[in-house]
Amino acid sequence: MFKSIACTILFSFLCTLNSFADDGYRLWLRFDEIASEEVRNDYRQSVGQIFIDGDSPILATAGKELSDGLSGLLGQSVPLLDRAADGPGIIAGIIGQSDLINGWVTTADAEKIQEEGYLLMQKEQNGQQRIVIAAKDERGVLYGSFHLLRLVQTQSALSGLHLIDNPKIKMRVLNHWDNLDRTVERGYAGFSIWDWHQLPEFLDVRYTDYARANASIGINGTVVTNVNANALIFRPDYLEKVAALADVFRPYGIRIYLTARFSAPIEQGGLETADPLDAGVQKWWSDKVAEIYELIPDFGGFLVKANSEGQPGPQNYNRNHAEGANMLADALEPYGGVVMWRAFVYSNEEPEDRAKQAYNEFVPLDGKFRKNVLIQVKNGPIDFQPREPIHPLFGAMPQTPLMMEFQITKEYLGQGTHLVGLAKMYEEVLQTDTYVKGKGSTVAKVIDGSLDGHELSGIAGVANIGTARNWTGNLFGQADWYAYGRLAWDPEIAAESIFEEWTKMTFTHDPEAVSVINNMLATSHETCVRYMTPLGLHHIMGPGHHYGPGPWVSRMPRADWTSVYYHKADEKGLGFDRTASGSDALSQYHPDFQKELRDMDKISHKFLLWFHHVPWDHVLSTGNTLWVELCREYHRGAAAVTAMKEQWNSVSDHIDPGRFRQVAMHLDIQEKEAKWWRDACLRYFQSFSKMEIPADLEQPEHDLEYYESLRFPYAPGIRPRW
Ligand code: BDP
Repeated sequence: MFKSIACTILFSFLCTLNSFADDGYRLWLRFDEIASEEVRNDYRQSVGQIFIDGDSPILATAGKELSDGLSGLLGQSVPLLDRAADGPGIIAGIIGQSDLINGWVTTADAEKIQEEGYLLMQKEQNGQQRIVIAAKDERGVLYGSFHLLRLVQTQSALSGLHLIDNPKIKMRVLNHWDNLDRTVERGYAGFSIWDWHQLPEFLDVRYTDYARANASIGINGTVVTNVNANALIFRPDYLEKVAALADVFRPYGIRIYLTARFSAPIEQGGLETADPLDAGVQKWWSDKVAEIYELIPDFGGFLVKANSEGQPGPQNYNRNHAEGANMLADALEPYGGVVMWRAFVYSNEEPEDRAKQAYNEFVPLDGKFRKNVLIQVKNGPIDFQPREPIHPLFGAMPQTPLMMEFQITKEYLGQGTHLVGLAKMYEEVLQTDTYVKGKGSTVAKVIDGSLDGHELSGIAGVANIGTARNWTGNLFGQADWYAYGRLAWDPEIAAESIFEEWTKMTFTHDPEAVSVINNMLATSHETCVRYMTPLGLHHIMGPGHHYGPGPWVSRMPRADWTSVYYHKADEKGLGFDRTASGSDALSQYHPDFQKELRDMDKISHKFLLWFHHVPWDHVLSTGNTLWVELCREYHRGAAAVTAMKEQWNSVSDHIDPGRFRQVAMHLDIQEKEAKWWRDACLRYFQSFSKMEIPADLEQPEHDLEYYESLRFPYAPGIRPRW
């Protein structure tokens, strides 16, 4: 009797705990028992035991992940065996090193598997049923294991399974804009997860969970420091801290990289110059690199922001970007390290359209970089705006491997509160045709190296991760981290299928709820563009913190930090003429690309005001004048957020209360802010168009003065410098 009361109390305590427990910490790595017993039984037949043939930290990770994950999903222990037992189960190992695996894999299949790739198959041989994970290296086994877990988690069929999956891009890295004081530039999820003060001794469990999450989506590198770099990271005690993180990441196949402040030889080395052609400077970097590799033998290399927004660089010494990058590349080369040199440069002195400057500086340097240098290019020519055309550098530097830089943190897309499924935007960029080698020369093919035959290839995502319990602040930010990893592995995966995986792994398997959530993710980027920067508008956000609307911003330390520089609203019309009659930024693209954008009556409305200054009364293909279309777009965007709230409410029965509320509260903020963007921008542009907002649309609540008067001195993500 007493026992049963105690059990009841314990059970209800656990239930209570459970209803509080779902705070999103587990990300998509949720391995709760599959509800249907039939389905569980089915999987028990095929993946009920595991044997990993081989012994290494990464293989051990693969085994542990499989065993833990499957045990959770199947509701019973899925043991990790020390030899292949009779009976069905998983066997995994490295081709060429494991006789067992060799015996299961055909030569034809083995030949198709590349570095980090894997074969995942279900096969019957000599009366034995196996799920085989075979790779050429241990990371391949790890990625294959996570793939198998994903299949079970999404309840996909395993019978007849036979797939070979190779990563299309070699370096798949996160960029943390994390400062050593734990603030995160453009971070909206709390503070930096790197607790530098307590490292190297104190190893937060988050470091391991972070590595697991990244490994599960194929991310194999991380730059742990901000691009606006601090040379202190090169001090020996800090390097020991970096080494401690590297040790945690290594069993998950993740390499560590650092940002290199170009003036570090002065600040940390006490030299008088950081001139890349100076022998003393070269020696300082070589010695520093040797010291790093001593501590971290698999160190990845440096990411560098130079001569951009006040950062030091080779131009301080009248050297060019290639001379700067090559000096660091030479120091790293003996150890196999790389330099990721950013092309995000624009100059204050330069009167040229900011959208053109990186191209002008970098194209002449094509062919002048060392083999271990990659140029890291933001997706668009300005700066991670809600929507930008592709950066003209893609396809314009055939002799140099170009890395993609996407922003996962939503600096310009609603920051910590808006639900915006970024995979759609990534997909749009990756699938854009540059035409440089004929039709089909997509950005994806430029960056995966296949268009120009590059050995090195890379992609970077500016992380949205912080100390928030759910990692990303906004729960749906997890979807962006997830999607980034999946697209980094294979830029050809359709955004919609990524959404579906993520939703099933993160929230629910209920088909209707899955389709509602997928639809929210799939349409929300367009929605955000509509209520912030429709029709190709860009860079009209609040100053410094970049929070909220600020189309009126006209006084900043530099003209190209203002909004008026970009929208060019006047009595006649709106938009930046980047055709031949204007800045001619259009000429930096391939002629076939230009053809699609040259004519304001033929260009897709997505980019209309990016490339054209359009009269307010110009009639667009929709039959509306520019002014009316602008009003309607802003209203469509805000209305779509209200609709998204209803969609979310409709799935409430399928989501645990904790996570449901988190999202619902953020959607309330998003709805309020979407209206704010709409009304503030329309009021402002109306002061030029002098036209009425169509009467059937809700009129702005306040006058322009009110919107302009709003101030947010403590908006997150800002740096003291701004
Ligand atoms: C801008 C950010 C700024 C970054 C810069 C960069 O506002 O904080 O330092 O990009 O990418 O988007 O270097």
